[in-house]
Amino acid sequence: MLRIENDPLDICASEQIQFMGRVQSYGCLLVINNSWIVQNASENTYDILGLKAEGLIGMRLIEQLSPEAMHTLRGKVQTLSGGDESVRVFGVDLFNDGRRFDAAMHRSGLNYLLEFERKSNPAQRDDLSLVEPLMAKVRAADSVEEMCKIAARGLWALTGFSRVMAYRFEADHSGRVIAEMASANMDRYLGLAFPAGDIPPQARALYKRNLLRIIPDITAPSSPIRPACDPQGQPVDLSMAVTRAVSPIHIEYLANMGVRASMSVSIMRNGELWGMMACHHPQPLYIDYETRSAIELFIQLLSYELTIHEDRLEREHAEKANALHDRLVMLFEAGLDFTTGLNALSQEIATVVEFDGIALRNNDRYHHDGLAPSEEEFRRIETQLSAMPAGRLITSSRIDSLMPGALDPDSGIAGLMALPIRRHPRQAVVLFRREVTQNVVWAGKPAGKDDPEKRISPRQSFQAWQETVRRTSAEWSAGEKRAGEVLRVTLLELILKIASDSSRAGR
Ligand code: BLA
Repeated sequence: MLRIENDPLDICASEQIQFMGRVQSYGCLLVINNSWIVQNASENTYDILGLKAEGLIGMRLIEQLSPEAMHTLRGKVQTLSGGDESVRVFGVDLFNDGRRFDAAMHRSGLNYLLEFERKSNPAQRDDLSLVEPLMAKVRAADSVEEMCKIAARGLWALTGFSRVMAYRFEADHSGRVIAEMASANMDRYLGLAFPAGDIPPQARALYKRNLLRIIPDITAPSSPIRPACDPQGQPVDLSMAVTRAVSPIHIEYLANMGVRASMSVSIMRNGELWGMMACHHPQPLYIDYETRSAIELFIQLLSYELTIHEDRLEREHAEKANALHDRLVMLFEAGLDFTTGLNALSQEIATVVEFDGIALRNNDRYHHDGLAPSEEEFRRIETQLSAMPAGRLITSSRIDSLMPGALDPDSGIAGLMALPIRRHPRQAVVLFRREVTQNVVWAGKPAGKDDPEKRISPRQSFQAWQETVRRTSAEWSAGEKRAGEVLRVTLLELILKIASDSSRAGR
């Protein structure tokens, strides 16, 4: 066991997984230049293509492949315009001898990376035709969980993986299994949380660009690329490669989980990693590249439907916040003010933000409704708020950490959304949330939790481990923060109006 002084997560993050110079055994890789001369080859070309890697390096590929195959590959490569684009050819007869291969090709700097896999079951079934009926079911579902459950069941049936999970990221990059389909003999992970460190940032960055990855057998030896660097002296960049060998740290993780084969597909929303479908199998399991491509397309369509669904929910929430603006303007015109109308105001705000109490000071008098701090506690909160930026919303689900000492330990209040509405004197409407004792059930005790000996190796056990989190409220959602911002601007507007009305009246 390696003990280290630094934060283990930094060490994980510094592993350059795209430059490890090896491919997995299920495929081989060639680096060719513009003239189709082989610059580098993975050592396993013989296993896949029947051609020794040493014999290939320096050769023009045209001398090895059938003219028809060359024509097909060249035609495809010519369509590449750069970026992270790649092209695929399925079932190509490379040597005109009846053996079929699937190929993936993409550009990397001045070179092209070509990868080949043996086609195991040519034309066995039309996987693409399975995508449309699955999508029809996804579209008919009316919650994120249900959509993901349909996707998990679909992948389970299509691939034979014995556990398929939909894993969703939280804002802190930890994640939770929100849907699962598993065979009878498998452990279940539904509802469990996994710490952010399980998928370090460089892996997450890669998974935004390259959407599907498979490890058919974690015990199969990987194969080095020879020579390790390209003619420009750079190590071969495998970021976009399909057959890239996997970080040994992650292999250990899967072994600890009792997983022999793994596949995961990124679920994207607006260019960000929203989550992933994660598939496990206790025995080796290879999924043909053509099937993987159909799965990748399916998950892209799923991502699109999830995005539409969540965008719609957010739009509806935003519309409610706008409607609240209009109602508040009317109420204030009808004579509502912050102090006499606090209860009415509180009911209005509750249509867009959930909270348990509201408080503010007006003309040096403390007003509150529902679960709210004592006047003295509120003064301490105000003091701390006055040291924070005045022009924007301040939210926290742990007042204790944001404003140490502001609340008495047994106040029962843990969350706050402060809407600063006046600078001189400082004034804010503050919403409060009660403390909820959260039981976060992690899949195994995350490294670093009560653990003085930080380890960089993946944890040994994935048995559910319950952490009780205290002094914390429910999180303020992104939609609630946006609604809070609309509300802050509305209140600001109303205050200015009241001020100008009263100065006019006083003239
Ligand atoms: C990669 N970690 C991954 C991947 C997943 C997970 C899905 C992508 C590779 C794959 O498809 O198998 C994690 N798998 C999960 C999670 C679930 C799951 C959360 O099924 C939940 C359902 N891992 C550690 C530690 C480190 C680490 C401590 O536990 C770092 C020291 C690293 N994980 C790590 C690395 C990769 C990874 C480096 C990238 C592997 C690669 O693509 O080379």
